[in-house]
Amino acid sequence: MKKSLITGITGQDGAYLAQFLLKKGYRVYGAFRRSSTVNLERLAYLGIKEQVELVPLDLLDLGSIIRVLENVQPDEVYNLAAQSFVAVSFDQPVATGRITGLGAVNVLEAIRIVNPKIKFYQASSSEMFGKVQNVPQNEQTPFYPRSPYAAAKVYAHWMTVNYREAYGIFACSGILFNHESPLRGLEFVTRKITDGVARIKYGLAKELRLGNLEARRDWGCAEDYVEALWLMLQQPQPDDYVIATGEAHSVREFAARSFACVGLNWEDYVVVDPQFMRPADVELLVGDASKARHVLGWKPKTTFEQLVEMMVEADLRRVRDSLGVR
Ligand code: NDP
Ligand code: GDR
Repeated sequence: MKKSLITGITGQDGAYLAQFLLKKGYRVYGAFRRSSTVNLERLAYLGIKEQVELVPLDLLDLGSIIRVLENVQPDEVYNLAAQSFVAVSFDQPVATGRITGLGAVNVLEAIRIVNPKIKFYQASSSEMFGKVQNVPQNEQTPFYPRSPYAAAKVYAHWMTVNYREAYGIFACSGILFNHESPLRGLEFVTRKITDGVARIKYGLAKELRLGNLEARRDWGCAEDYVEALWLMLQQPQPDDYVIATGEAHSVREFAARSFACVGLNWEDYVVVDPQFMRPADVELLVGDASKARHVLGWKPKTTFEQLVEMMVEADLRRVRDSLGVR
């Protein structure tokens, strides 16, 4: 039985990847950072909380990573842990650099020390393209990070490439464009919108306050994307891949479509609030995943329309259940 270790098991992608690997017959070890209350809600939502073996690990603590690798002896490590919220990275640039940037290097170092045969996946991001306006962006597009988060991800990305070239570690970097789901954190714009729609629909809120409505993103479905992570580690050679749908939509469009799902007009509820504007924003991201399609045989399954509908439905169900409405 193959063993995988996932850092960031409490996050959106950690949960879906764990579910995917369990179905593939893996023994899944989920690394979480110790806190007064560990959030296992997403694993519980997917009904896999009991099947994942939880191990404490902090990305900032090299010793804890080494101990976990020695104990678990995984075949594959998926490094999904990060301070992943771009807006917060402007307020906490140092912490973001430590966790999102250096944290990945701690995992690579631990692999080099414990067993360089362990395969490594790094969760890189389309945010690394930042201000680049020639779209669609692919593996050859240069990076122009526009936030402390994106700059930290660029560092982790190049260190992944370096460990591959310098030490022969099977290290892959997946440059994933935004991917969403009912398990997306409530701070991110898609989930903030679908949660807002559900709360407005059931009378719990009167408005939804958002920032930059013009930003355009290539939004895919998280459940589709985790398969690509696994595929990267099954290839004969390690490499880097863009994972995207190739379609861009604005925040405004996402909001309009979400409100339309419940028969409401978004303009009656959305209020633009400067507090949600960023010091520097990324206006347009749209990816070209043709390398992944040709080499990995990967392509997205869920359309933008299906994604919005699925997220709105899930939030309507959740709010309805919390109110005891039938
Ligand atoms: P989430 O924010 O949902 O999850 C992040 C995870 O990292 C959480 O489990 C969190 O744990 C953990 N974490 C944070 N700091 C530490 C630390 N010091 N030590 C150990 N664990 C830590 O992110 P997603 O699931 O959405 O994304 C997964 C990865 O992919 C991230 O690296 C993200 O930057 C990257 N990415 C995401 C994209 C997306 O669209 N979702 C697109 C491109 C890249 P805790 O519960 O304790 O906070
Ligand atoms: P992003 O996701 O920054 O792309 O990073 P987010 O959903 O936070 O923002 C997308 C765009 O929407 C605009 N926006 C708002 N964003 C938030 N969060 N809240 C608002 O009220 C709001 N109004 C408008 C933002 O300005 C931005 O332009 C996500 C994270 O998952 C990263 O970890 C990952 O690397 C990238 O996606 C790819």
